[in-house]
Amino acid sequence: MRYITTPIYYVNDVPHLGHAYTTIIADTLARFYRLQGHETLLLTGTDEHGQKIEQAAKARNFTPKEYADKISSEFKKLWDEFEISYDIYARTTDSRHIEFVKDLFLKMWKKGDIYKDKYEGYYCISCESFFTKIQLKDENACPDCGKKTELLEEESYFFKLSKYQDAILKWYEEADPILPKNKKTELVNFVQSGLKDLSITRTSFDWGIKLPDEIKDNKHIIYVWLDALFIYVSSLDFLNQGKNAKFWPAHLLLVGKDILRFHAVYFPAFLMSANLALPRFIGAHGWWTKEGEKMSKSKGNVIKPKDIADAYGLDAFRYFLLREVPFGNDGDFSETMLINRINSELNNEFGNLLSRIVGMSLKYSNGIILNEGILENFKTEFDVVQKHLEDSIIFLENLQPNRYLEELFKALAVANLSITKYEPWNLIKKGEVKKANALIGLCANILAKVSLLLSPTLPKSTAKVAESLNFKIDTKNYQALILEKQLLNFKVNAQEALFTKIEKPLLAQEAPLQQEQKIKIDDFAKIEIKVAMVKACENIQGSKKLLKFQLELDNGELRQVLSGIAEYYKADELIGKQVCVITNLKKAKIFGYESDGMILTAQSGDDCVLIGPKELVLNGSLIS
Ligand code: ME8
Repeated sequence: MRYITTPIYYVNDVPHLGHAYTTIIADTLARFYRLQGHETLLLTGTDEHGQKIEQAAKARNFTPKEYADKISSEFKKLWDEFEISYDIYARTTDSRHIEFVKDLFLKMWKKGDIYKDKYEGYYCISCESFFTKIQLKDENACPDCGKKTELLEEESYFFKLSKYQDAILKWYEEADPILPKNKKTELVNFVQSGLKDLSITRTSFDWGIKLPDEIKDNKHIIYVWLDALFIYVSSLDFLNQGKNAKFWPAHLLLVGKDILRFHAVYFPAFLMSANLALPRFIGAHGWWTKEGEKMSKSKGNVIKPKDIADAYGLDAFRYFLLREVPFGNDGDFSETMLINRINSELNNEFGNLLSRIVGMSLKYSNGIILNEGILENFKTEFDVVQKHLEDSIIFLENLQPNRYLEELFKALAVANLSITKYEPWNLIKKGEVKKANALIGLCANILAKVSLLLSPTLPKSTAKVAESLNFKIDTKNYQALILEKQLLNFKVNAQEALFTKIEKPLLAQEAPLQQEQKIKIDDFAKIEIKVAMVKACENIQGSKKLLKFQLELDNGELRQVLSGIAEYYKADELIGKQVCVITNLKKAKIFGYESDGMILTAQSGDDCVLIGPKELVLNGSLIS
């Protein structure tokens, strides 16, 4: 039985490359386990409580639940478009989860692991994490994300984390649960340096799970991490011991390195307190950057996974993510590297091999490929290939997807090199027809075996190989072709190319980042900015981003202006508000509508906020 989870993503932001990375690795593993015949469950979902979400929702005039519904469905939609094979899409606002967390809190309380005190220290809203003064960077910045923390002084319930320090260290030692293994040292040092009891309730905002009624203290809500981590258990309908309850403990919790501490220190302690079993493995991967920088909306360098998949194909995107970076290392997204991998690996080594096999077999043997003579003529090649296949499985099981793929491409190289070396067309000319057919049989079997093992990563293109060679990608064939080393006969159908060579980058080039540049006052004077009142505002059908405004300027003049802020504001809530607008821009046509001006906004972190006068002023007032 294999239960595998992704983190549940915060709903303060839409999905980006990093989220897609974790989810695609998890999906690949789940597909691989299913192929092996394991009963498998994959969970993903969203993390919806806490101060960060409450603030994000307020800033956009949504209730937290409305906002959570909206972003959660965007995550789900993307995973559906990406054909992520999740079994459970979990949300922390589900009543089943809320009931579970309350029950859990009560159990830990009754056990004597929770006590009431006062919290005095710092809090990073972005990481939803507590810090002491000495842990902070300059100007009270969060040591993890660098954002400013806030000083908290509030009554709080505490969890006796310190009590579990030795047990956690023992678990690291005995179960060896952390992957990659080099991440363990960091954790051991952190735990050995002394665990302080952890504040696990907050009182200064509302958006979270209340304490269980039995505790009779309803101004507290449960700390978002204690809430969120237990989604992995609650979603199995564990409280009612539903049919999925048997999947706990999880085989693998997959996380980014940013949240390893929560999963590998706090979570095991909570689980021990609740008398629940600990997960078998926790795998922490590295961080993706764009040109060495953290991705953020304010820098304008966020990579949208959908854009890449739309431009290059889902399989190529999946392959690149898994192949490019050793699991655990950080990676920098480069479109050039993606293109190189498509051209030299997916197209040259994989796609072309299918074309060559199809072409030769249709030409020489009516599309019939028999497994006769393969072992007599090409035993060495066959053995080398089987070894690569076996190694690839071990690498994937050890969470080294790049090496698993490397091994499979080494196996493909054996086929491609054999064709170059033995030249079946010359063998036929020389009358060695049996050897030529055996060679084609060898290559077709290599391609079929590799495709079986590649299928978790490249579900679409391997399905095309299977269709073309007429065999099934399933557990039975995994058993027969990979484990029992059997050879198949094939009846080949023609198939269009699996991949095409990419000649030039396909992603729309983003404007280069503005360097710090000084302008003269006269340059600034050329820009006319005025205050305008929103008279009407509506969404534009077919666009998620655009709002269409009718703005009133001097003397009742009305202007139509489009602005890409629909993700941040509801149209009807803006009517009657004053905004700042550049009025002397050349007119533009956007989405078929004329736009005569530009509304100014501030990029505040990942948020986008409209700018307007502090007090009501005359419409059309000049800004200087
Ligand atoms: O932390 N590179 O949610 P989150 C690689 N709700 N992976 C990245 C990444 C990047 N640049 N950015 C994000 C939370 N990720 C909590 C989790 S679990 C009980 C609660 C991935 O939306 C990576 O997996 O901030 C990281 O751990 C996760 O997204 C954080 O997502």
